[in-house]
Amino acid sequence: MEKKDTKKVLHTLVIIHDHPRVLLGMKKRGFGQGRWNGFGGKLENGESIEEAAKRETFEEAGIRISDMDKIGILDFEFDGKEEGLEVHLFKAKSFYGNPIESEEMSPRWFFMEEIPFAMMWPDDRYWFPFFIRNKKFRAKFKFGEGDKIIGYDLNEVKNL
Ligand code: 8WW
Repeated sequence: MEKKDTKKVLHTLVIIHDHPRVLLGMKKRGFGQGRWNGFGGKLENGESIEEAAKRETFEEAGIRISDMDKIGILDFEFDGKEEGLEVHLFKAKSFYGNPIESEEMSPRWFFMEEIPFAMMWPDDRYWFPFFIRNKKFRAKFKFGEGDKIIGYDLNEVKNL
């Protein structure tokens, strides 16, 4: 049987890196609720990917990004679901403001060696080493029942 091509909905994800700590938010509602993650979401009409990434980070954590780099593109498929996600991941090292809680997220700084992988999406522990070491990557993860990873592919790339 032919594998059906799943539509991918573009999303952004931003992780603030202020060495030796990263800023994550506990998602308070919606998709990914109860997990620590970066800040992000869907694009609004007319927005570029970078604009959306910065807007979401300000809305969800009160942080203004001055400069960021795209570090990864993540493709997510969910078994039995029509739609997947294409998530553009950014690392922001230059920003201003202090994190504030929003309706969406409860932000907190984590030391690198204390990243709460057990309370994050299960794919994150695969690509976080690339993120930390500034290695650009492309990844694809397929999820089955209970958000279990049933297949993946992860490669370092020169350009995104
Ligand atoms: N780290 N999905 C993008 C998003 C999507 C929907 C609403 C933000 C995952 C991570 N993030 C996401 S979704 C992030 C707001 C994941 C599957 N594994 N890992």
